[in-house]
Amino acid sequence: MKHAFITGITGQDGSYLTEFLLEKDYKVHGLIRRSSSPNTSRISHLLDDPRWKERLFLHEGDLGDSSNLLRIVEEASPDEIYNLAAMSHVKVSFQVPEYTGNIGALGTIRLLEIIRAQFPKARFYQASTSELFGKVFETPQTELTPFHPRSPYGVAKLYAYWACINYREAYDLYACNGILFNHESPRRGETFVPRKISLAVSRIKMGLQEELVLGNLDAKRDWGYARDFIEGMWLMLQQPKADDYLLATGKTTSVRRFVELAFQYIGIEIEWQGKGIDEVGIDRKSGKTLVRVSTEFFRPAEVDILLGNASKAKSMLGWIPQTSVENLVQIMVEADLKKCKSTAST
Ligand code: NAP
Ligand code: F7E
Repeated sequence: MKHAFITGITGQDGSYLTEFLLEKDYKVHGLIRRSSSPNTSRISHLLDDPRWKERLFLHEGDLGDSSNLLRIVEEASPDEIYNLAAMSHVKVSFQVPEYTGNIGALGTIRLLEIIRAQFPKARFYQASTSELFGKVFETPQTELTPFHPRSPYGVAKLYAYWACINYREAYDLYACNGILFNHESPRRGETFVPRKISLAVSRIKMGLQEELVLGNLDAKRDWGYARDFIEGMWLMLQQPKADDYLLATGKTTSVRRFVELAFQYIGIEIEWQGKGIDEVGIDRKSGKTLVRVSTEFFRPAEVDILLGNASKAKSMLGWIPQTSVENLVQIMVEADLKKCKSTAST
């Protein structure tokens, strides 16, 4: 039986990866932060499932604390380590740049040092990101496109990206970067734009909210479904040789279009009027304003467009994403509508 250690097990990706690995007969150890209120909502269904009692273990710790990490990795004795923990919100990283670097950049080195010294045979996955491309040099982006990060988050992830490659080259570790483009799900944090939209549209439908207020409507992202991306992470650690791979859908969509698709799902057609921060999205039938723009959600530096070419992952790993952005919108709005209905009835 293989043992996996996951940092960020309580996050969106950590929760799906845990499900995936348990189904594949792994013993899964997860790093969990001490919190004054419960932070296990995304994995509580797994913790409560008697099937996984002997195969799922949580260890209290923090990616900022080396001695504690060493003890936990020794306890887990992992064959595979998935480093998913990070302060992952790009806008927030401008407010907490030092912390973002401590966890995203130095946290990665802390783990790599433990692997180098104690577990050189363990395979390491680093959660790298399309934010590395930032102010893009070319579109679509590939593994060979130069980087130009645009936020403290992106800068921290750039350090971690090169740390991973450096430890592979210097110490022959099996360490891979997964350069993942935006991937979403009903488990996505509520302040990332796709989830913010799906939740607001559901709440507006239920009469629980009047308007959706957003930032840059023109930003474009290559949005995929988180469940599709998890298998790609795992496949990267099952190859004869460590390498870096980009995972993306190959289609880019604007925030504006995502909003239209989400409202369309509840039968509302959005008509855009005005320009810049005065732009509004109106319900074509009722004339009611449902979407507004606020500078509160703008970033000091923006990533305008991301679009990935995942040909290498397709040919080397056999990885092909299954979910279109239209299906993704449907999955997310349906889940949030269900959630809003059950909250309303309790
Ligand atoms: P997420 O939902 O924000 O989860 C982040 C996880 O990191 C949470 O479990 C969080 O714990 C944990 N964490 C944060 N700071 C920590 C610390 N100091 N010590 C230990 N754990 C800490 O992120 P995600 O969407 O699942 O993404 C997973 C990883 O992939 C992240 O590194 C992210 O930057 C990267 N990534 C994500 C995407 C995407 O589109 N989702 C794309 C590319 C790369 P709490 O639950 O206690 O907060
Ligand atoms: O923003 C624009 C915003 O916060 C997407 C993280 O998982 O993916 C994620 O980072 C775009 C940006 O994701 C709002 O300006 C407009 O252009 O959903 P987001 P992100 O910044 O792309 C990458 C790959 C990661 O690695 C990160 O960890 O949408 N936008 N209006 C808005 N964004 C937010 N959050 N809120 C708005 O109201």
